[in-house]
Amino acid sequence: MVRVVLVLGDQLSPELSALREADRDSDVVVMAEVHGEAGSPKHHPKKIALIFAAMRKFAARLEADGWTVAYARLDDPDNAQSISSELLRRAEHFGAKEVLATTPGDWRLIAMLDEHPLAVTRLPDQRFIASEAEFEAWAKDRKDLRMEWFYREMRRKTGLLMDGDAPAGGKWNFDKDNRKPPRDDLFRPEPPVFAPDEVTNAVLDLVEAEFADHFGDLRPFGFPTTHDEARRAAEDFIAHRLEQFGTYQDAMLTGADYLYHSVLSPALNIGLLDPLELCRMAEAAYRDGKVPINAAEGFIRQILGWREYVRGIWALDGPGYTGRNALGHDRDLPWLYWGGETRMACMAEAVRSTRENAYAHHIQRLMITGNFALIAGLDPVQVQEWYLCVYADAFEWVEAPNTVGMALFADGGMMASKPYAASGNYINKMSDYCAGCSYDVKARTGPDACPFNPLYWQFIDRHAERFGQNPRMGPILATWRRMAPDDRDDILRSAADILEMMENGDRI
Ligand code: FAD
Ligand code: DLZ
Ligand code: SF4
Repeated sequence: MVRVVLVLGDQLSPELSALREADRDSDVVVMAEVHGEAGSPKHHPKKIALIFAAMRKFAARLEADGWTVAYARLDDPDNAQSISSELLRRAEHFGAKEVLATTPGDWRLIAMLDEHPLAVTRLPDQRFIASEAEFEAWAKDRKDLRMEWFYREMRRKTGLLMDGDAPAGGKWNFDKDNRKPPRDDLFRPEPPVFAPDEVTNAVLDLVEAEFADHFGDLRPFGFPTTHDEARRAAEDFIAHRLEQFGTYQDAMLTGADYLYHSVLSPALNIGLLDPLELCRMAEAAYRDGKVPINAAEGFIRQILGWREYVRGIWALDGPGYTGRNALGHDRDLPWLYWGGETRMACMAEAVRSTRENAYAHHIQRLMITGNFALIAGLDPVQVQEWYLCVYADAFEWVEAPNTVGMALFADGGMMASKPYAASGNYINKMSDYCAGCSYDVKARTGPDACPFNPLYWQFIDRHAERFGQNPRMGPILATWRRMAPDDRDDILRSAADILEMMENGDRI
């Protein structure tokens, strides 16, 4: 009996569980470019183009491997424009009663499959190094779900950077050697650009015609869209940028959109790269003496540690996670996130890179746009929608925990032991942004004071009771309370002025 095998736009891996389980001779693979996924919410045009181009090329590869693929292009007249309806349409056409699917990385689609009128067999997504069950077992009965402990277990499990039972280089974590501020003369490497071929060009024309009103620049487009290109992008990173990855991981420089970051997350998250293989490539570079331990360990920790950990948190906490709002924040996302004019050089720079590249590096996402959203008290649901739409690598399983847990502390400390809130001082230390900003990073009050300063202290004041219970916040609260009452009043007044301007839609 024929079955339809669903392959979603971020499931482009030959080893996908649904494909492994399927019968190449009798089953039909269903893939669909649909408005239901691409147009609502309104994803960045570069992200849509990446997904559609990679889907078309993966479908061609499956056909060449002997699969029957029922592929719906966005402009096919019969396209039913949602995943659910496409499954029904194809099942009816091929006389199938059953669907084979790999669990999607979004609770909305999981619910759709679980409630679907056809009989759906939903298999685990095995493209992670830790299974959901493994993460659950690790988390069970633990009061404290800190990433570092999970990461060490993953090192032991995989043997990555292990010398017998001991961590390579004698330490688990080399962050002390990392996170240096930028130097002005820092070499500014760029990731490789993959010139669009005929398939990608057709997709670019389609996306231009259909999604013209979405935030973001479609062209130039240079993401890898096949497994082969993604492998070359990974090799290029390991050969040219990994060496300095750790050292400048938290640095920010105007106009340097990528610094030493890998820019591999878009390919990784749609299935064009395998996470364990990538970690092994980084380890090999260290073992061959090509990169120092702080670089290899720092990079491997991001994938083996953070990437696996956030996916575990998302799966463990369930569909309610995206609705968490522990700090009760409810301000609307200001227009400046969508490119509205702002005096803040740091925000303008992060949003510019986001608009042009569908990419911003981690520290821009966490300490600029995320930090501002946290201290200005923005509504976590609106903030999540922004991150989900604007980044080419954004899918709920990875975007939501990073936004809700890491950036906004909206899960009340499940992921982070204290909020990643910072004043302008941190941004000034780690970037060159403040030198070119019309705000004064040293000032805490008045119309020219860096908004991060009064907003930071107002955030601390607003949540003083809650943070009083957190030993890591004690010294910051003490500093706030030691300030002269008049100074505190001035700071709170400046913060209120900024928030009022923001709410009125005035330029800040
Ligand atoms: P590099 O700096 O080169 O890091 C190497 C790899 O490590 C990345 O490709 C990624 O796979 C992994 N990694 C690093 N940090 C994280 C992390 N915190 N969580 C998961 N994986 C990590 N990452 C996404 O992949 N998708 C998202 O939607 C996403 N949203 C984010 C939202 C916020 C508010 C924050 C603070 C972070 C978010 N991240 C997200 C994590 C991180 O910023 C990106 O993975 C990283 O910027 C991708 O760029 P890169 O490939 O150059 O990463
Ligand atoms: C993100 C995305 C977009 C923009 N478009 C499609 C699409 O047209 N067809 C498809 O199968 N998948 C798409 N995706 C990816 C899905 O939204 C993704 O599978 C879920 O968000 C789960 O991660
Ligand atoms: Fe950002 Fe403040 Fe620095 Fe301006 S002064 S770039 S707003 S941190």
